[in-house]
This record gives sequence, C-alpha cells and structure tokens, in this order.
Amino acid sequence: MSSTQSLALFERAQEVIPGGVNSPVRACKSVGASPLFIARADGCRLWDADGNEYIDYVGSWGPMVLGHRHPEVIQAIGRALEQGTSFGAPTELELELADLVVAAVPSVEKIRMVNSGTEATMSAIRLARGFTGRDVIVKFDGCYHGHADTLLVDAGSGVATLNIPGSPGVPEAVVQYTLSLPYNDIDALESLMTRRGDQVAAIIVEPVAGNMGLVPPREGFLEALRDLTARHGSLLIFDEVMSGFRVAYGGAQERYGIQPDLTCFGKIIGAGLPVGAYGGRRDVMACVAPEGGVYQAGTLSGNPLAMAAGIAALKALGRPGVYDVLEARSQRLADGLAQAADQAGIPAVFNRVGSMLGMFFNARPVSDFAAAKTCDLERFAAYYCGMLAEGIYLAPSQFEAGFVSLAHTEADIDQTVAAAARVLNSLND
Ligand code: HOZ
Repeated sequence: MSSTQSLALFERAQEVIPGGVNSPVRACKSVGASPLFIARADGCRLWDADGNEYIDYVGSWGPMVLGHRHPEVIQAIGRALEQGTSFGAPTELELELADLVVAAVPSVEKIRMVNSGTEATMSAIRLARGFTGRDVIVKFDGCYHGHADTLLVDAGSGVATLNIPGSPGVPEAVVQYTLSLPYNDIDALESLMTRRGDQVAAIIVEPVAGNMGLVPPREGFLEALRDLTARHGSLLIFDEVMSGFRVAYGGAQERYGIQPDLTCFGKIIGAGLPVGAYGGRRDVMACVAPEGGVYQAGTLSGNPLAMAAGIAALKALGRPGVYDVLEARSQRLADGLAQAADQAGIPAVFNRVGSMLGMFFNARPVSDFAAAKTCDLERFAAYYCGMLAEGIYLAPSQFEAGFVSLAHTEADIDQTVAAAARVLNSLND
C-alpha cells in the first residue's frame, strides 16, 4: 500500500498546522505511524489520498452510526443547503431536533444546542455550578469530557495517549475544584461524598467510558452515582457524547435505566456535523440565559445544516430493529476478534457495550484507567499498523473506542476478523 500522497500532505501540514493535525490523536504518534489523509468515505469504507480503501471502525470518532454518506442524511443536508448556511436566528429545524431528543431521552425536558461536545460539557458544568451555588466538580480518571480547562484533569483520549497528566496553560486555580476518582470505584465515591458532598455541584461521568479504550460501568456504579448525588443535592451529568443514540436510541441512560439530571450530547446528534447539546431537568435548564442567569451563547448554535443532518439521522436510527442489527454485528466482531486472539495465543481483553468496542492487550480485566494503562501499548501499536496494512482502519490509540455502524455487513466483519487473525498470528512470530 503506497502512502506517498498522505506523507507529502503531512509534510506540508506540519508547516502550517501544529503537529500537522487539528486534533492530537490523529497524528498517530503513539503507534509510530503517520496519519492517512482521507479523501472520501461511503458506508463503512474510507479512501485515502493515495486511493487505498479501508474498512472504517473509527466512524469519525463515533457519530457515523448509520455509516458514511447515509442517503437520507445527505439529502437532508442538500435541502437545507438550498435555504442558506447560517442565520444566527431561530429556525424550525432546531425545534424539530430538540423535539426528537426530548422524545427519545426522558430525562431531557429541555435542551440547548451548541457546536461541540466540549462546549456541551463546559456549559453543563457552568450550569450545575450556577444552579447549586457550589464549586466542586467530580469526574473520573480516564474519562474525557472535551478540552475545557476545568475538565482537563486525569483525562483520557488524547491526554492519555500523550501520557500527560493535564495541560500547560490550565491554571492551578481553575482546576482546584475538580476532583478525579477511579472509574467504577464505588467506595472512593462514597467516601468523597461523605466528606465533601455538600460542596459538590456535580458529578460528570461517561456512563460508558470510551476515552480510555472502552470500559463499561460495573454493576451498581451508575446506581451509586445517582443515589449519592441525589442524597447530597449534587447534580448528576451524563456525558453521552459517544454513547447517546449509540448504545441504545435513548443512550446509556436507557440501556442502564438511570436518569441523570443533565445530559451532554455531541457529534452523533448532528450525524457528524459540528454539533453538541446539553439538556435535562426543566428546573435546572430554566437557569440558562435568557430564561435564567447562567450565560452561554453561540452564533453557530443550532446551525441549519447540522440540525437537518441530525434530524434525518435520528429519524433513521429510530426505526424498529436498528439497534438489534448493531448489537448482532458488534457481537459477531467482538466474538471473532476474541477467538482470533485466543487462537494466536495472545492475551487480550475485549470490552463491548452495543456497537462500542475496546481491545486491550492485557491478561486481566480492564475496568478502570489504571488497568488500561498497564496494557501492552507496543503490541497495540504493532497490531494497529498490521491492521492498517490489511485495510482495516482503527483508532490510532488504545485509549480510544472502536465503533461499528449499520453499514458494516457480516461480510465486512468477517473480512476484519480474518485480517485480525493474520495480524495477531504475526505478532507472535
Ligand atoms: N478525542 C477525540 C475522540 N475521543 C478524537 C478527536 C479527533 O481527533 O477527531
């Protein structure tokens, strides 16, 4: 496979873009590779600038639940485009998308559209502080809630990939109120809430953690979060940027039967266009300006192209049977990969919730960030490069999740498993 064009573009990009990329993990540094420049995508496939074809399990980091270029999404964007690209004024489209989310997610009574997951979590934190009059925020090690200053503490995703604790440029004073606990550790949570519960504005959590690889919530963890926040008058914020409309139509909160006070959404509700949103209890959302005093604004919020794409995607995802198909295809992939690793004699852990997957080169279960960090990252890098050479496009970091879409057929899954078997066997040589 030649990568001449991608390499040349990366050379040029490094001259004018920091690290040659607009988001750090894309640089592929931790797997010792160079990024592919993508020319186009269709269904579950991508083509790079050199014309090489790949089966895609990144799906633009999650939003492509329907696959790339879903016809209804493309048509909806086309129709919206004819009317104009941005008005900075209310539209019927944003109302329609809000109605769809409110109908799908019972804990969300009102919703505010923004432009990214980062903006959604940042705004939800401000709202929680404004509503409760408290300052302390609790998060979990290895969860990533975007790059707002307050939340860049022991974060996953790119921060974990680069193996840094936080970021220069974030003043100590800004994160003094952010406390981070081990994911899935109910004892640590209870102990903290007993000591400081009356100072905690909110606990924010990825109900299915997808930024330290894929780590499911252990039984009772989300229930404990709900119970402790309610008992101490703190808000529970679910960051469903990845899991919303992904692990079930109503997200992780539907799958696990837990109602948070606030929920953050991201790219999925815009079918991959730049969208985010935060929503929740009516009394809490009433504090958002102009209804209340907690300020948050944005010219591109509720952008008509993004709203149109999101409406089409949510309507398609709401059809009967969609999540059964996703579940079955994802199960087939996870089982196939586990069997391939087993036959190759390579210790590996496969975590899966719906169509979100994580593969760790580790003999022991991975249920938190500490465990994810003990995995064999060199082996992951070799696996990543081997799979890429086989035409399988994975996230270039063990601290990211993989995503199956409706466009992945059983034949695509079987092709992937066969490739993985060859690569895993070669890792043993
Ligand atoms: N941190 C993002 C996913 N967890 C990756 C963003 C990107 O590179 O597009």
